[in-house]
Amino acid sequence: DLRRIQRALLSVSDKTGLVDFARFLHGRGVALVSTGGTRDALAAAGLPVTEVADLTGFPEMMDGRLKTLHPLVHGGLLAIRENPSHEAAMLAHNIAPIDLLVVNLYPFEATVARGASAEDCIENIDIGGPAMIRGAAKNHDDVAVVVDVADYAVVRAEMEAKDGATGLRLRRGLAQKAYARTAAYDATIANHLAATALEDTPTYRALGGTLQEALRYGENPHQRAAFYRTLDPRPGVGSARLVQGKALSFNNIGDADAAFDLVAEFDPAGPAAVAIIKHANPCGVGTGDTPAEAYRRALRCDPVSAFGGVVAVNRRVDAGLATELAKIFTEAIIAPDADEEAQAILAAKKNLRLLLTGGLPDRRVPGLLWRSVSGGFLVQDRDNATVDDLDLKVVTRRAPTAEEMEDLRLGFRVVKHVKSNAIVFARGGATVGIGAGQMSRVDSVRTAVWKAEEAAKAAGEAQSLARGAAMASDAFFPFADGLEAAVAAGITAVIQPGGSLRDAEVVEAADKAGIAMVLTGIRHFKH
Ligand code: 93A
Repeated sequence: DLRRIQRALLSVSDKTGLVDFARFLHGRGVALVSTGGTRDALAAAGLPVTEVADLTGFPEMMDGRLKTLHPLVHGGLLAIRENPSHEAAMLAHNIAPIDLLVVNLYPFEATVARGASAEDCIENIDIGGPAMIRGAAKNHDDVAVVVDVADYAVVRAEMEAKDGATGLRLRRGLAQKAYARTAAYDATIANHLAATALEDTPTYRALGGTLQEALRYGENPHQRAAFYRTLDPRPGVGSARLVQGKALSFNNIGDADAAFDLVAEFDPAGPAAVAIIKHANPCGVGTGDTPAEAYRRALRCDPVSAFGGVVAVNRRVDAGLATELAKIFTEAIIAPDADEEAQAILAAKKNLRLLLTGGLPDRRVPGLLWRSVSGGFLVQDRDNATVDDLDLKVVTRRAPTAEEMEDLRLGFRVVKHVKSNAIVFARGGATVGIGAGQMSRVDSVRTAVWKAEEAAKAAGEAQSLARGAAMASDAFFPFADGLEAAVAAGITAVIQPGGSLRDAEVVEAADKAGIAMVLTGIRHFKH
């Protein structure tokens, strides 16, 4: 199985160790053939070398895209020695065998890594190199192939030990390494194109986005996806630091954004606030003296849905909150900061992603939201209305108590972040029932009522958590039915925009039930 090396083709981008190795080969009587740059390096070192262009009779052309793609090269690599028909073909076409191929590829990876232009990256996709490598590796019964500078010494030692020849065992090992190299090279190119295919969509560029990362997939595994960063200076998921955990998914990013936007409604100078988000909707929001207390209250609202949720907090994560968070499976946490003790506790949860933003976004800073529709996209202002800035009008005979007023405000803060039709029940500084995304308002009320009952059961309470709670509605009640369903469940105060043709009927129903109602004049649809 010994094959004596008499002729070598060298074509390398990384010229490290090239001259030494070539000098050794020359000393062993090996004839050298090379492509342009490699040839120049060898000739400069005083080594005799034939240029591939002289061998093939074709100059290198098309910016070097065509150098070695020629039968006189590939025939020399692929021909089976001592095979009569291959020998006949070599004789007929003047093909001389190549016994050793030394190639390292255009530096595609390094070109991408240094942020080169798209054209530059494409030009650094090596075609001729991998073609030769794969051909020589296929023919490893007769040909040795070197793709790694580190193997110059290995081949040299083998040739020294075996009188200028290589053994099959070495050639087979080199062939295996060669295919691993070309496979990895192509995989890198494929990944790069997967990312840039989205990057180059003119719509994204027009929106001022720059690619942050290609995502494994979109909302579903069959959808491609990427994450773009814009110049929006607000602290948020786009600029957050991923301190631990695996890469974020498309849905994680959306949920983390929704969660952080929600807690930004709560001034960090006030109580701690925690939101738990599932499928872009809150399944619980709580406030408290400590983040841990706020979290326990948020969790109580819907402990079943909270499993696998995304949690946001409006302040630094401390050890107390981290301990609570470590108790159930959570996908991600987003917060302005986390202290060292908290980080150490969360580090035990390997898959849990911790995102730190460095601050809370100012909910009053204007910004744009956009959404694609077929044939275009819609742009609108971010909904920056906040209950703190609104003139609340009491329209019932009974005015809300101070306690009810707190819960009404909390409910209206949260309902802004619930998909329409949205109903939020709040009591004692936390949500206790949320009805999201229903096509009729009365169905959202029914959902909130049912959720408040379920939450009471889970908490071991005899009465529904809706008893004595305040209700927030993202838009007016078109009929009295939604209000009546809430009253039947024990709601004692309501906050809603008003503006329905039947406002009078709704207020009358509230008065009849002895509950308090305030109007905001502002609607919070969210779709
Ligand atoms: O552009 S190519 O894909 N076309 C070719 O025919 C070809 N043959 C070898 N690139 C090609 N190569 C590559 O050129 C080698 O893989 C090596 O990386 C590089 C060496 O070029 P030079 O010797 O001119 O520096």
